[in-house]
Amino acid sequence: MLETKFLDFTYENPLMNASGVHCMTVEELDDLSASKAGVFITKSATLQERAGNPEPRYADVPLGSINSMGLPNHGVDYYLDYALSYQKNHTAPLFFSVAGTSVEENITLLEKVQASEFKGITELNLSCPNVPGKPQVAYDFPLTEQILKRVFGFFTKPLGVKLPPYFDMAHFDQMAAILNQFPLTYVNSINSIGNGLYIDPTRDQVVIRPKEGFGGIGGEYVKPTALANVRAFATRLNPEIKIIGTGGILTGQDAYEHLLCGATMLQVGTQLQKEGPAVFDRILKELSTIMEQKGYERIEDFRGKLKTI
Ligand code: IRO
Repeated sequence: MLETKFLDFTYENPLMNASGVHCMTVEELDDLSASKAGVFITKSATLQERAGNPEPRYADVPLGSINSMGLPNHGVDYYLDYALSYQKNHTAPLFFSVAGTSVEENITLLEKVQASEFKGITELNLSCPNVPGKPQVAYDFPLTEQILKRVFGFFTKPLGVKLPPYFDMAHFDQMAAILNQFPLTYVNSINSIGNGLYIDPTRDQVVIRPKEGFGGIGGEYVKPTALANVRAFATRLNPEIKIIGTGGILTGQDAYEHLLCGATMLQVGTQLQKEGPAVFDRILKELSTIMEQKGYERIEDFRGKLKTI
């Protein structure tokens, strides 16, 4: 009942990890492959391996998480090797995330993917909030448009973009108008809400070391913002551009709400970090129960059908 068509492939269900969570190493990626998730995505890769920011750089907090990982990853070749060997034994197209720390690095990363045998779907992360001195690209609208123009000058494989959250109706309009110019496969909303601050009340102290405690917020805190972004883009983008809903998915009800807003695939970040890959099985069971109670047989019966007053 949860089958989800995305591009030309039908996944068993819409659930995935959010890039960054449980996908840094081959071992973690294999865990996801063995889990009930419909498919999974690799950690955002840079050209060279990166150590990332000093620890502690991630903290579970009562209603979610705060992180300033700083793009630690094993480098694009490590993940490309994994993806190429994965696709030899699996038919489901894998998702592959890249996040250069400059325009040129993004272009080089995508040239590498383009030149490779990779047959899956590439996600260009334009929203990392945690590399000191590097603003989130997709808050700069002319730069985003410029990058996508260059990318689509040579990149012919399926491509999506990971966006930061927007908070203003004018920004939804402006970003959608930019994205609609390009043959994107999808947009993924949202990345963590950048540069929040969590204080440990017993110590009067921040909980992560980088950037004096500032970091991206995920989990329950972000669901209303995530739903707003999914809905805003679902109602503004060309229907060929699908939406991946990410942010605040802890339960089947959260997954259901993202689908109601128009998401096609769903990514779980903070709750995967807290609960491990068993989270997928639980959320899928909860989502199926909700659908049975409401009399829906397929996700298509309610996707995007949010009612207004
Ligand atoms: O700090 C990170 O590695 C990180 C990335 I690239 C991102 O896109 N989102 C996030 O919350 N952390």
